[in-house]
Amino acid sequence: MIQFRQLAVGFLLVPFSAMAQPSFQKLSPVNFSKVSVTDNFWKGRMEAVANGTLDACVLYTENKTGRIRNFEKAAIGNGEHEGIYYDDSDVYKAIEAMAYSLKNHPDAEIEKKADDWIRKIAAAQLPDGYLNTYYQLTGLDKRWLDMERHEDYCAGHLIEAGIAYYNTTGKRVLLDVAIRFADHIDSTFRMADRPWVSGHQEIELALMRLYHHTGQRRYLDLAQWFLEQRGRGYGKGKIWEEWKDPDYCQDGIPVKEQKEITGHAVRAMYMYTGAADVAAVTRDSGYMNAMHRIWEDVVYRNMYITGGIGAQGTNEGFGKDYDLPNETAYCETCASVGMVFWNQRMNMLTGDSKYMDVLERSLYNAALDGLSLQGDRFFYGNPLASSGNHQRSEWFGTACCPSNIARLVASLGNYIYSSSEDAVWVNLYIGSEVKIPVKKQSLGLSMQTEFPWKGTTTITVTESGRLPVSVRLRIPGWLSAPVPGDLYRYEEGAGTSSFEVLVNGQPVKFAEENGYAVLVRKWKKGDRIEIKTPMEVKRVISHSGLKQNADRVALQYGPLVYCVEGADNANKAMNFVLPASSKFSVQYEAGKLGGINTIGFDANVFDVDAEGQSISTVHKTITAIPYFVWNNRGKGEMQIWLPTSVRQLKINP
Ligand code: FUB
Ligand code: ZN
Repeated sequence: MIQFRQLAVGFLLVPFSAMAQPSFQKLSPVNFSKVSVTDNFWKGRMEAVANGTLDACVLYTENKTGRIRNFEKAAIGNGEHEGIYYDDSDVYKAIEAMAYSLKNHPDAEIEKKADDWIRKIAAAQLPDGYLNTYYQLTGLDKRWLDMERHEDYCAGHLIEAGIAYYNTTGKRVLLDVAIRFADHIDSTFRMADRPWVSGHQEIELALMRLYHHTGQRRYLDLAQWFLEQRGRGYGKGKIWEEWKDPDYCQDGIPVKEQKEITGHAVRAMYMYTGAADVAAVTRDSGYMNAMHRIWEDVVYRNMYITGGIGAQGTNEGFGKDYDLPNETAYCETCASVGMVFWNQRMNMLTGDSKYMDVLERSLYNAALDGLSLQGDRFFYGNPLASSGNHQRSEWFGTACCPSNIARLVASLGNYIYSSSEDAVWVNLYIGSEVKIPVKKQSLGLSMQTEFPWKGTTTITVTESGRLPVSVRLRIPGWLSAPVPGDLYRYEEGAGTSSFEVLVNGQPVKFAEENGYAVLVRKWKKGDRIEIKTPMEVKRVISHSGLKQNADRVALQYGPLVYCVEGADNANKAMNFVLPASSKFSVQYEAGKLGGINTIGFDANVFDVDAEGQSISTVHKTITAIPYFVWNNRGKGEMQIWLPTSVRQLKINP
């Protein structure tokens, strides 16, 4: 049967199969809207977003800043622009987060708010499709001149929001606004042969979404065109003329020739995500080869143990290889969100679990750290140590992070499962229910787990067909090594933990492929797959090039990185030395920080008097907590990399 799909523009009916390109990607993600997340751990985070983060976004977008007023003024063509030139993007990202959240947490008030904003956005769009409140209120004669000024970045977020809101509500006002803007950009640049280098990539991945949504080749071509513009000396504006730093936005050389990660971390992550999306359709090995090289440079030489990236504040991005300071680590929340995006795409293209290992690490540590337990406070940068001067904020002048973490958490279901021609892939162990079409039948799964606190997961088959289907279970890389590559490794003697699978109570042997256990069967309703991913505290040490972590050890439990925070340890987190022989006790504490496993260990604690003079030593039990929950009890000391030698002690009186 030929499937027809309504095109967004012109309302033509065109067979979708005739328009879409054959895909190169091995796996397709199972969309979050098909996955119902039942997980104890993640439900709490998703509720925090639905109840805390979205309210913060509304308060700051509409009441405490002029973001919505800018659209109102642009609609009447009169008034002073308030805020920064990229602020429109925060409105779009908030609507996108609302759309994902509404799918799981219907909320009439939030939907009404989104509809109201969308009406104002639509009213502000110019007849030629252009939409940017900054230039509409400060002078349209200057539009499309400085390539750093985020006009296309804002358009990208508009497109993502338009698709998300349409998918959840079936309302297409915002999507149509986005399509008109995309068409304006296409005719102004690609069709007119006018060069344009995006100064903040984002539009590429958004156009690929639009391509998949509409089936219109034009958007794929435009996404590819944007990527191909880079590295050819076309850049104009602040980055190129004032800063003289095209590497900042990965424009030093053409994307396919790039070998090293450079510049701004969020720009890089969004760009490689877009390049992976293009490569998945065009089968362009040039992009794939470049991304393999860049990925290794990021993960093997430039990634924190938390999965955070972008060590430097000066460029909000990458610095020198192996230079990863802890207390001043920038690690922007948005960059970790970008790591999740890019690693998912790499996993889809290759079917290799190492990308999911990195995704899981960035998600559970560096990204989640950006969000307070209540969902109403945010970290922009996510340091790995603090002398007590870091604190999540209610909002930021540049407010990209709150809505970014909100849209990620609200769409978490996107990352759990994927499918291929004859297989269902389980990527993350997160309690959920799903039905996945495979081999023209449907496989229903119900996953139950206490991950990340316990390493046993049960998947029950809730629906099956007659044909055998392969279920591929990710074997977490952290069972044998903390991360891919040799930037971090478990201390000798830590051993590796085995991955075991039982089907209906019987241990099964399985083939392993690219880090997945492959189970092929004719599944029956009621079949139970038990997965054992033993979790224990492991001591992690760093590559010797990483000077900041010399004589230090980090504690890892499953994918979770732990830290010591003053709040659990008489307000001190830097006054002890972790003995080589430390024994760890793991305890689930339901009443602490939303319910967490704490790690206790004995250590020599050093005390100084108020003048910082006499030192005394006592043997005490130290409590460590998962990094992502620190700073939910006010400011205080914290560190991830624990000293194993007195040389590293830095005791604050
Ligand atoms: O420029 C838009 C966003 O603001 C970037 O992605 C963030 O790094 C922040 O600079
Ligand atoms: Zn950000």
